[in-house]
Amino acid sequence: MGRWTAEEKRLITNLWRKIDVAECGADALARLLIVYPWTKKFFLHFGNLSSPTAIINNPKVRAHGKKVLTSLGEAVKNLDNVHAQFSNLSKLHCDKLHVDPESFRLLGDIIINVLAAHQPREFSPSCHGAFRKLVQEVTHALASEYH
Ligand code: HNI
Repeated sequence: MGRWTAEEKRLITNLWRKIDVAECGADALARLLIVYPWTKKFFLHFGNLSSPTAIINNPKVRAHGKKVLTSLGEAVKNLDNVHAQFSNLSKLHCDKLHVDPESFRLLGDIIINVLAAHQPREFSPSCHGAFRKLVQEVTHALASEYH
């Protein structure tokens, strides 16, 4: 996918420094499960997902949300090497979890909305564009091992 400009890299790394990965990750995964309830089928082993409140307060949802956003943070550190970094995760989501790649786009959009909500002053249109490109790169990499 596209190469990064110095400005895009600066915008992404500057914003990422201000992101509370645990808080934003928990928020993003909870939103996915609340807004797109069919995604709960992948997380039935997480316990009580019976209501938005239960989802938001579910410790396994919070912990997993942090894990998901932490992996995005790894992409931030390796912007020129996102594909290689996500190939194992792609195999996991495809071969073991059978997650529909369309759901990656749903979670990607949610992540952008959560980052914007948590850092509204930092999320300029150019910052939004840079993160849109990053999320597209990550979701493309996650879908890359699908067959
Ligand atoms: Ni996803 C596990 C990252 C989208 C369902 N997922 C992971 C792990 C990471 C991760 C990291 C942990 C792997 C490990 O433990 O080795 N997932 C991501 C990222 C995205 C994503 C970066 C998209 C931006 N995952 C999704 C989506 C779904 C999903 C959209 C389902 C709708 N992921 C899972 C499930 C697991 C998982 C299920 C295993 C959870 C568990 O621990 O049982």
